[in-house]
Amino acid sequence: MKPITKEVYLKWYEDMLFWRKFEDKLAALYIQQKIRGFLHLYNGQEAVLAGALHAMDLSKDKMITAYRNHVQPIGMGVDPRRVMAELLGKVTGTSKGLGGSMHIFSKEHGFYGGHGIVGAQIPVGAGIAFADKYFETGGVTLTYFGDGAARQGSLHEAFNMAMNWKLPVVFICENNGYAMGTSVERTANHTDIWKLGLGYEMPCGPVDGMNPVKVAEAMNEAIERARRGDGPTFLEMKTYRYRGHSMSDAQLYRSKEEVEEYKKIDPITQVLDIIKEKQYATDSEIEAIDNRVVDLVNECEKFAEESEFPDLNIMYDVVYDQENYPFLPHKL
Ligand SMILES: Cc1ncc(C[n+]2csc(CCOP(=O)(O)OP(=O)(O)O)c2C)c(N)n1
Ligand SMILES: [Mg+2]
Repeated sequence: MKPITKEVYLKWYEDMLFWRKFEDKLAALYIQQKIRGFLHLYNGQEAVLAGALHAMDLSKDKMITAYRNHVQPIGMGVDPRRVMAELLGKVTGTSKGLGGSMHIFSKEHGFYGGHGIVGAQIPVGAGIAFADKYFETGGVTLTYFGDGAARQGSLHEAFNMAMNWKLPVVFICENNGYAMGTSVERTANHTDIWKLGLGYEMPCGPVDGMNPVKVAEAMNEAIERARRGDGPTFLEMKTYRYRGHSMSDAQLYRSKEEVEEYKKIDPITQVLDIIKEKQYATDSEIEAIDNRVVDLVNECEKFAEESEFPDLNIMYDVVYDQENYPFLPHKL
């Protein structure tokens, strides 16, 4: 694995802080009704992404996830201003403003969405891995889903085929304790989701998803296994989300004390503590990072606000394949 140097810790701190503040800004814009529809935020789960990115080869590896999908593409190199513009429905967005919160996508950056149907992306991720194997690209696909999605039948079909064909895929369950409001304890008679891999003889195990070092180590092993042709791995990341399932969640299913308990092992704080302990940065250097993060979030907001909404006719351009189906009424 690439060593976890001072630079890595500083990057983790800046990236995770940016993702957190980016999501906080989205929450504020949602309350102002500048973002409509659903909005699912990633606060608390950042280490799962930071650790994975450290282990990935971004020149060929890919990622696919569910609807909690704003910051992953940013981590993979998509311009955050375009992600924010997408959320505001602007034409400068990653899907020209037509996808919105649950559908961030950038094939160019290896980010395959953004899926609103719970569990639907699991076989799609296996399919992307199939293409990589078929075309011998050497790429590995990280396929993310939640603890709620782990109870879907699509998981079992995808696990079986991925093992049978030894596909270069890593399945990652982000167990944040709850589906919409249903705790893991209430969805099955066992709480060790990683054990679902055992039925397929898939290498599997639990990981401390609040610690980017632990995530990077587990992901590195899984990615290496997939890259050398030994097939999939299933990792259960034990993590937590601080905010509600979506913006309209009264959170009656958990106590404020529980949320505060998890904040004691906050991934950003853990990384900052190491930076301070090992004297990787002075107080003023940390302050400079904090300021940079706030400036970039503000820049994203300004870009998104100042961008135009798409022309209404754009919807006909993207729904139909005009070249192959010219008879469809794509221009009314
Ligand atoms: C097939 C399907 N069933 C139900 C829903 C409604 N729904 C949206 S999110 C969700 C909970 C999923 O929870 P989890 O997989 O743990 O992901 P998290 O939101 O915690 O990240 C449900 C039931 C849906 N979108 N699709
Ligand atoms: Mg969940």
